[in-house]
Amino acid sequence: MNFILKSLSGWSAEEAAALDTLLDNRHVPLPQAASVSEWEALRPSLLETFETNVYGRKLPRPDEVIFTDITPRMYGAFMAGHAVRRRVEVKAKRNGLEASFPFELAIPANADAPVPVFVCLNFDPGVLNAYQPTEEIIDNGFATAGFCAPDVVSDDGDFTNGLAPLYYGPDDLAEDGYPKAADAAGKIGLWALAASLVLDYLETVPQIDASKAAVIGHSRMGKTALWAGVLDPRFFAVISNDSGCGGASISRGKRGETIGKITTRFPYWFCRNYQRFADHESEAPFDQHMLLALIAPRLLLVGSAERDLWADPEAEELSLYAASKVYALYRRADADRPLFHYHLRHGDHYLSRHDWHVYMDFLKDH
Ligand code: GTR
Repeated sequence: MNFILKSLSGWSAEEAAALDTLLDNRHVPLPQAASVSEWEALRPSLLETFETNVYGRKLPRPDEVIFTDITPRMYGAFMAGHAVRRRVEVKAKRNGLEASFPFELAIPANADAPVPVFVCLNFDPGVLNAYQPTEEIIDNGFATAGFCAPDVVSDDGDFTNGLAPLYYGPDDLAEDGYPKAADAAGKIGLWALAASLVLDYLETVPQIDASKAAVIGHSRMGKTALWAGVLDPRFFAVISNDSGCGGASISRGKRGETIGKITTRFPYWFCRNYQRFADHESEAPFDQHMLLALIAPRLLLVGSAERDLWADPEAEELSLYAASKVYALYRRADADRPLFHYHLRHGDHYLSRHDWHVYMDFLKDH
């Protein structure tokens, strides 16, 4: 059975007209740039808009970062000898404090040349988990490096654990436990920093081609992958799987989850300012297609699932369509190789093997 309903890197004139009508009806503000230089002049203020109003300020790098190979001896030959599995501890120091988190790598064992790599923002520890079919990824010639988000900092309103105290001391936290400053980074900002620290390490691994690193995440980690990709231009490709509200989906006219709903249940993923746009999407000086456009001209992949109405597949496609107007400014000589891709899969909210194969097939062409 073919699980992929749509797989595209462009829209027909008819589809584009229908999507333009939707953008108009929802009063989605489009970046006013007619050339790359005009767009690049706009870019810094747009980035600042997302820092101030959505995810919080980019966190400075720690003063010192130490990587230690902590691979248990039992890992030995992995995947019948096809891969090497490694566990690394990242120790970060700042303001006289330190915090650490582990991540795991799987690298093809016998590659002739350095391989591209996925930086996987995971919900579970280790290289074997439901959203990461590591054996297939290895067989397709990619390495993976993944951390478990709660190992970096807990997925809740507690800002006193993991990397958080390096950035927020007791005086920086309000009574509700969140950072006082309305533009201070929330959990997505802390996880995005961790993705960049993992990439620092990958740059030192001879078997890995870190110039071909794709950051990938599902759902809340898809939102994080987008933000990590925007903040760290070293990511060659950015992959959002079912990231929905506060991720790839346009907020104006969105079905399912809205800014009001997400900031009620998960305020701590974002900065406080984001709450101001609950039920006031139309007043926001941003919408999520602008976040996608900030990734241009790097590779951008957006995946949706048909029954994932909470994330709203239509709002995800519409957002990529709007961002594609910025990608179009960068049309290159090798324009036969598209810079972005959208797919819609049958089924529910999940990062499935089908999604992975769409992503891997696209990346293999670059
Ligand atoms: C949901 C949340 C979504 C999405 C999802 C997930 O409950 O409303 O925005 O992030 O969690 O991360 O699985």
